[in-house]
Parts: sequence; C-alpha cells; structure tokens
Amino acid sequence: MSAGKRGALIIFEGCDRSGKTTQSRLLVELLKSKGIPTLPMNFPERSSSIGQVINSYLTNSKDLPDEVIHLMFSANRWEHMNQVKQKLLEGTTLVVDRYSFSGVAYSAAKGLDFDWCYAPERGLIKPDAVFYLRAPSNDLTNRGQYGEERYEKVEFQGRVAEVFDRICSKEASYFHKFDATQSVEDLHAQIGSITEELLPKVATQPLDTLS
Ligand code: Z5A
Repeated sequence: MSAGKRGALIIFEGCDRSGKTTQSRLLVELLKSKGIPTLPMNFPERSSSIGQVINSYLTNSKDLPDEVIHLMFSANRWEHMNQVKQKLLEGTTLVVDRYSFSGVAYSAAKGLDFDWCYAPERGLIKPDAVFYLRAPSNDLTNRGQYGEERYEKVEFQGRVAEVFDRICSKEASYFHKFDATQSVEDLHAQIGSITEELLPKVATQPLDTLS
C-alpha cells in the first residue's frame, strides 16, 4: 500500500454461533489472497491479564458484578487501541471478531442501562464497517458446542439480539445486517464484495472515534 493510505477496521458482530469466526477467517483469507495486508483480531483478547480475568468469568470459574465485567471488556479493547491504530495507519486492514457492540449488547441484555454501557466505548476507533450476522436464537442452538459458556442460553441470546438490533439502527451508516441462516458461501460472497468496494474508499479518510 502506498504512503498515507490506511487499512480498514472491519468488525463482525452477532449472537453466539452466528458465524462470526467462520466469516472473519474467510474474509482474512480472501483479502490476503489479493495481496492486501490483513490481520485477524478478536475481542475479548484473552491473553492479557485483563483478558485472563474475562476468560475465567466466561468459563464460569469466577463471578464478578455486571458493572465490573462490563468495564473489563471495555478496558480489554482500550489496552489494544494503540496497536490497532498503529496497524491501521501502517496500511493493515484489521478483521475483528466482536467489538464495542458486543460489550453493549450483552451488558444491556442483563439489565444495565444502554447509555451507561455505551459510555466507556466512546473514543475507541470507529469501525469502517460492521457485519452484523442476525438469526433467530433457536436457529443457532444446534450449531457446534452451543451451551458451554456463561451466556449460551436461548432466552438470554434473544435479549442480546434485541439490543444488537437497537445498536444496528443507531449506527446504521456503517452497519450491514445479514440473515445468518444463509449458507457460509453466500454470506462470504456478499461480505467480500462490500469489503472490496470499501477498502479504496476509506484508505485516504482519517480515522474516526466512536461517539
Ligand atoms: N462478550 C461480552 O459480553 N462483552 C464484550 O465486550 C465482548 C464479548 C467482546 C465470548 O465471545 C463471549 O464474550 C460472548 C460475548 C461476550 N458470549 N457469548 N455468548 P467469543 O467471540 O469468544 O465466543 P462466541 O460468541 O462463543 O463466538 P463463537 O463461538 O466463536 O461463535 P461464532 O464465531 O459466531 O460462530 P462460528 O464459530 O463461526 O460458528 C459456530 C458453528 O456454526 C460452527 O460449527 C460453524 O461451522 C457453524 N456455522 C457457521 N456459519 C454457518 C452457517 N452460515 N450455516 C450453518 N452453520 C454455520
């Protein structure tokens, strides 16, 4: 990539087992195959000390108040923001599995105030595109390994989906909503073509922040 051109920040969001990991991997492979510098990332990033606490919480070996774990998920994003910014400005496109919107959706679904949940996300780098994979919770429970972690309950995932829908309306200018019950290949084709159109458009735009 020539000097001054940045990479794009691309996020996958959606309920558990909606196909985010599958689609992020395919998108990274596609972009790399076209010679576009691309790196995968995911949140929570479980290897840092904050990430290890989050992992203990998610695997049910540690309990924390809802407000505390919410702020830890956010802190986990903040602790990686310098690295994210540096990579984007170097011209690397980042394909990220979950971001701030998961933070808001899961915590608001527990009953925390929506605006309170958004507050610690303000100032993080704003994505260029969010691919939101949406499917009725009942359609996702029969996908692999459902039910192993804390939030993997149908009724709770239904509430999470409602908050994701609210976020999708609020952030409509850069959210792309997909029916996640489509085949892996059909979803990938649509996501790939939106991304290939997006990259040259954002390459000369300054980075923005969530507000
Ligand atoms: N969380 C939070 O509370 N606050 C935050 O700020 C953040 C996260 C960032 C861990 O997330 C938990 O953290 C998550 C939200 C919370 N809790 N929950 N639930 P995670 O991302 O580490 O883990 P995950 O949500 O469990 O994601 P996942 O298991 O990786 O699911 P996925 O990535 O969406 O799906 P997948 O792995 O691509 O696919 C799942 C299965 O479905 C697999 O067998 C695939 O082969 C199959 N699949 C995929 N696509 C399709 C299609 N199109 N058709 C049929 N089958 C498919």
